[in-house]
Amino acid sequence: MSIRPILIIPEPKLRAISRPVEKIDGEIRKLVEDMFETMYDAPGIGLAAIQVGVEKRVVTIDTARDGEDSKPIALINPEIIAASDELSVYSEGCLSIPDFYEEVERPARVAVRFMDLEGKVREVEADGLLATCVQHEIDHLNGVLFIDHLSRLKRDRVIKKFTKQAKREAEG
Ligand code: GNR
Ligand code: NI
Repeated sequence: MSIRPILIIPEPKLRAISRPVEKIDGEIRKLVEDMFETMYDAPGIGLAAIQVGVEKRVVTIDTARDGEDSKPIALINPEIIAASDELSVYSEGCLSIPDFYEEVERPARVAVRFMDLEGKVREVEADGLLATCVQHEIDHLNGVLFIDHLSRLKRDRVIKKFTKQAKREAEG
């Protein structure tokens, strides 16, 4: 297993639309193992493959809180098949936008269809933090970041700050 570097905005790859996984082989299993290790190390409650530069529709999630038993979930080709009219607001963060948090409103409950690592198609209903996290991760697979749900003013401010920081780092 290895920890892979996490891409930070304004990295253009984060805007890519990830491709469906056609076959669950050793490469996908290794990717999922590395994603869990990278996610726990960060630490984060979710990770999309594109955040480590891999344009595949693969997501890892573990929303267990400190002290709770871990409940790792790997989702291959996840899709939202139903969403509640009721919305809920969470303060979101993203490992690709370090140290920035803002409230985002999304459907409170979603039904998700995905393939597990055995290739079995599953459906789960999610609410609470899991519902928010699944939607945040599926957004990543479509090149969407949580700042895209904020006002243009807030989004542009964040992008500008990280663009300046990247320039400073490139110049040394
Ligand atoms: O670690 C994470 N925490 C989080 C908190 C609220 C809503 C979404 C998230 S996902 C984030 C990790 C991440 O960037 N996943 O893509
Ligand atoms: Ni994220």
